[in-house]
Amino acid sequence: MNDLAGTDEGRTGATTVGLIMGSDSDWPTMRAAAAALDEFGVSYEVQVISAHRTPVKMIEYGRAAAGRGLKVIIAGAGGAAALPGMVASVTPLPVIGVPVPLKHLDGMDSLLSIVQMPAGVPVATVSIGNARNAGLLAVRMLGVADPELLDRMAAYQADLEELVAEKDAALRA
Ligand code: RP5
Repeated sequence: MNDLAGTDEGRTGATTVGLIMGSDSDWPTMRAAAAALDEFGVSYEVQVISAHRTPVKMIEYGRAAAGRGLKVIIAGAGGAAALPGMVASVTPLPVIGVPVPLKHLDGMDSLLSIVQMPAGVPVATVSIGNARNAGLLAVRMLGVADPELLDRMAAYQADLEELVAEKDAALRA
């Protein structure tokens, strides 16, 4: 197993994000979501749950998630990436899908598997391999009901703006 992150260290409050993935082999990609949540002090849990290898566990996890107090689920998977969509079908919570690139097809298979959901069952799909954006989107979603978190997101965006201004100035120095 890869070293999946713990969930408690350095974070406070109830666990609000479920960070799940189809295999421990997805973790090198998915850890960027965990890092983003860490940056904003958002508490999360990490689990390997496979749509195809552990379907019962997946359904049970999805059905129980809202009742356990989770607010957002981030689900990463590669190849025939059914996990985000299947979890979205059994929970009323927002689900963010991360297409994990595997060695064949450059992640296009994962992207299309996750993004092409039927009407009625939405998954907010980020770009291939972009688990950081999944973490940041979860922070924004939680920020809707947490003004302090929203302020931190606004500060992060101001930092981004400043960084671009610095790079722009450096180009012309
Ligand atoms: C998917 O199959 C997983 O999300 C992973 O991206 C892919 C390969 O899994 P492993 O064979 O590496 O466990 O379900």
